[in-house]
Amino acid sequence: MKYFGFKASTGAAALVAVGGLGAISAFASTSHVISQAEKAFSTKKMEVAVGDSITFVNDDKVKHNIVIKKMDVSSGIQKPGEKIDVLFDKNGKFKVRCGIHPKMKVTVVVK
Ligand SMILES: [Cu+2]
Repeated sequence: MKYFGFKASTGAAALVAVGGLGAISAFASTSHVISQAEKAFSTKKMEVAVGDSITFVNDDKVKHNIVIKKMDVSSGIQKPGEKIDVLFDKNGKFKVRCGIHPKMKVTVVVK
């Protein structure tokens, strides 16, 4: 598991190592999974609760990345097999994109 320690300047986003969230979380949170394969996310839309995290798993043969402009998230290159865990700690609607493949999009609604 690679730790992506990029800036989350607004505080809206924080990246944590997979499995790390449960250990430090004081409240019940759920971990969701969205995979990337055939240059597409496995879903177009996902609803999660505030405090939940989503693990983006690159199940593809090509590199991807995770960009969420509203949360100042930009993962950099995500190689095949790599996982990126994103914590959603504020409510709202967030568009998740792949910066390499413009057609790859998934909307995350945090309630
Ligand atoms: Cu991509």
